[in-house]
Amino acid sequence: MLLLLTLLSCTAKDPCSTLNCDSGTGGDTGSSTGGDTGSTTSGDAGSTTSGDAGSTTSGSLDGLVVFSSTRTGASDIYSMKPDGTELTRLTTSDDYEMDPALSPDGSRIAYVDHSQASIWLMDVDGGNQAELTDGGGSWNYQPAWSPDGTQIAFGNIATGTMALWVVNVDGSGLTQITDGSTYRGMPDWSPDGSGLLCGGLDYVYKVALDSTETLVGGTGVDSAPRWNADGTMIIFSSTSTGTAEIYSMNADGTDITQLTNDDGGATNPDWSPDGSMIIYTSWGGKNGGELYTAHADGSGAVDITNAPGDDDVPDWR
Ligand SMILES: [Ca+2]
Repeated sequence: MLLLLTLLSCTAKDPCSTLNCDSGTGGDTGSSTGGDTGSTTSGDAGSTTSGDAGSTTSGSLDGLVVFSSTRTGASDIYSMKPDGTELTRLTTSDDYEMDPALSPDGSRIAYVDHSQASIWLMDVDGGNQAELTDGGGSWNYQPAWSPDGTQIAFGNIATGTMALWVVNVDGSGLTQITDGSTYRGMPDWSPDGSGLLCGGLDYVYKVALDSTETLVGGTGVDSAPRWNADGTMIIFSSTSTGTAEIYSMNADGTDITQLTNDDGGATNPDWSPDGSMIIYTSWGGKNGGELYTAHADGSGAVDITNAPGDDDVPDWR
């Protein structure tokens, strides 16, 4: 049963990463954490963690990253600074915890307890873990906070196809947003609160309460879209070239730009709080999924996890 759930979750979460889960033989993605690490951990990424001596683009490594990792076996939630320091394990059970999302004020984390198939909340230090939605046989995944921190959107595959639901953070007001006739998953709430980005099996969509707008897609799998802080740009992964890579585009779907060129595939991107940096999962190395930070144009990529098992689904606030 657990294997079935795992496969379903992986497929629902990101079909392209499912493909790459099995590859494991890709080449080195080229970046390293070498170089001068004598600087302090705040401020300019180029002078702190990047081993690419030639990179001069600046970027901010402020904020906190939460992610899931299978480095100890079962998937657990971890937090760390965006330079890879101050790694903290937040969940320790034998259940599979995954899909962490930091609240807008950074005080709480919404996540999935895979064994319960439900959405949970905990404090950012791992305290006060409590179930928010009752899985009840219908599987809930991929929580995303509303910008005011009062609601959480998530994917639910009760009908067999991922649909978007919304619930208040006190557990009230459970509402289905999309009807489940077409895949709508991996939500991300717009900074102005007006709608939800979601990845489909084939397109990136923007979902309002009564309409859906297709932004990009048609070739390969387009998934895991995230707005930047001011809502002007969207980052997402796509297999349009055959391999999953990270792309950015304007919020209206124009000016699509490929940011990564990762032989093993790159998925599940997010922006730094100020939009100057990105984070994503790379599947091309020898350590399973690895989290990389890079400048917003994709340059200066740095592996910040360097741990066995799959480090995945980063959320950066
Ligand atoms: Ca790893």
